[in-house]
Amino acid sequence: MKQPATTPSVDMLIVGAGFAGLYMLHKARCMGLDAMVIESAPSVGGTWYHNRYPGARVDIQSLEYSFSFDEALQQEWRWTERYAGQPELLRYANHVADRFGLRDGIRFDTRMRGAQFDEAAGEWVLQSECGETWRTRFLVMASGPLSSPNRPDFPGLGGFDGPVFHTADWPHEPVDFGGQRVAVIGTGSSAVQTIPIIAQQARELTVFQRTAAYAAPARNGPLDPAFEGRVKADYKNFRARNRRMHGGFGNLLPPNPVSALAVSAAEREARFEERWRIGGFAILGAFNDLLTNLQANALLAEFVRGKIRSTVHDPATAALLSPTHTIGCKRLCVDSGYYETFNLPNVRLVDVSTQPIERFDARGLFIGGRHHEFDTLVLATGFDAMTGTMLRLDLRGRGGLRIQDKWQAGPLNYLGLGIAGFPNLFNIAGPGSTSAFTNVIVAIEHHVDWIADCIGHMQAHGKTLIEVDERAEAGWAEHVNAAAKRTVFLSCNSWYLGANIPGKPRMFMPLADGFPRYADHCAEVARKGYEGFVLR
Ligand code: NA7
Repeated sequence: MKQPATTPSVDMLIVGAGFAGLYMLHKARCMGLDAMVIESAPSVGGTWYHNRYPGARVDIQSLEYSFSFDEALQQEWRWTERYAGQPELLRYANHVADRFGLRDGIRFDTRMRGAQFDEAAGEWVLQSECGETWRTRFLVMASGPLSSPNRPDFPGLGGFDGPVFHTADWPHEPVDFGGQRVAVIGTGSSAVQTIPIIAQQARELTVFQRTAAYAAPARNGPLDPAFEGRVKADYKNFRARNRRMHGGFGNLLPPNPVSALAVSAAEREARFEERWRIGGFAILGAFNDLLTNLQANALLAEFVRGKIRSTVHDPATAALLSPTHTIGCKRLCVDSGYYETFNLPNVRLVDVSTQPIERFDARGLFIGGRHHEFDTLVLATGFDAMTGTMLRLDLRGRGGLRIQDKWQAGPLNYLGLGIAGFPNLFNIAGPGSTSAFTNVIVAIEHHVDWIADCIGHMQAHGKTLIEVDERAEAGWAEHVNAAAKRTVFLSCNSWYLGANIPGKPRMFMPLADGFPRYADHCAEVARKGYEGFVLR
């Protein structure tokens, strides 16, 4: 195809058409900016476009995990279930795109290859994988914290004869597991959601587990119209109250402001039971120190292990399914019948914690010299989280600084929003922000609004360039680290730490400070004229 004579230029280029990219595009247009989105997929939805494995479902209630920026939108959209499934979430993303007329601003099937900062022009020059080029003043990475699937480099996997699926890159046509011998590798959130459904279809299911998962029951079901009515009658304030909650959700059931260590065993059990019956993340708020005090945490961990023992009939399987690490240190899974699945006669659990998967052959895999045979493989092995997508790009800032060099020891940033040496680049819900620790839609709306206000401030003051000050960046790294140290999150090998990817630098990436404190901090920075940033 003939290239245009001049490189097209926009005010803002947004990478990704998930919830972050959609709202950023809408907001930028409302400000009168000439903005466009590039998206590698053929349609909108991001996470909910790609993670379409059977059982994929949000783990925060849909009335909370949804946009609040438009009153008419939040009133008119009707969720059918307490926790929406992937198809409904994808319909919602499509509805948002149509309702706000966003599709004509999105270039689908267009994958970013890289972008370089042109210092003379004060612009980013971005290339797609197909060689198209755009110039933009502002580059917004809305590419998601969990968007690069982790495909472990198992020896011989390429020689396996059967189909191989990854939960984060699931085919669009239904996969029929009927009559199949299926293997699932991984027991994180995705596996916990899909295993009960695959088990119903497969002739045999073998689950390869490296670390046992803590899962709390979702108690999913049809959304109660009376409850929906109550929330919607006061939706604006309901959302505002959620923004003052640590995780950006759950204002109807605030954490119990009492230490788990300050009550009797009977009282503790009663509070745990109460929250277990409610379901989801509620249990983590049964006391106020479950995620900050290892002793308190151990009491909840034992409570959940008790639930596993009373659910799983075979004691050896129950023992293998019982996690020994800190609960909540890896994200708590929210399940529908996960532990019960291991009572089925066609389901088998194989421990790979001490003896890892050695290699594949055409018909299965070997562990400790023993062959396990199956027809179909499901990799539920998660993501190269928070940095994986950015580090695959040819992204170069001032003086040709490569993002791979900048982030060699971990993802340095300021407020999660900017990176020193990468002017006019904003990152949504990335490392250094509360991101994955928050109801991520609350995190996204906050970031988009902050970026829009920041650009508005620049316009009002005749500035065209904003850049993070290196000292502020260093201070923020300490802040993020200090916040993690006040919690139990450093006590296990999670993707928050980069520990799931061999060779990845270990740095605690999300901010564990709670959304309200973080949002207040960002507001304070703005109020002080974007302290910690240099504006020109
Ligand atoms: P997760 O939570 O990262 O889970 C991935 C699982 O895959 C986990 O059990 C891993 O064990 C396992 N894994 C990864 N690599 C291997 C190898 N090489 N061998 C055996 N097992 C392996 O990803 P999910 O997709 O389930 O969920 C990600 C987030 O999405 C979740 O936190 C929610 O926020 C939504 P490990 O625990 O590392 O020992």
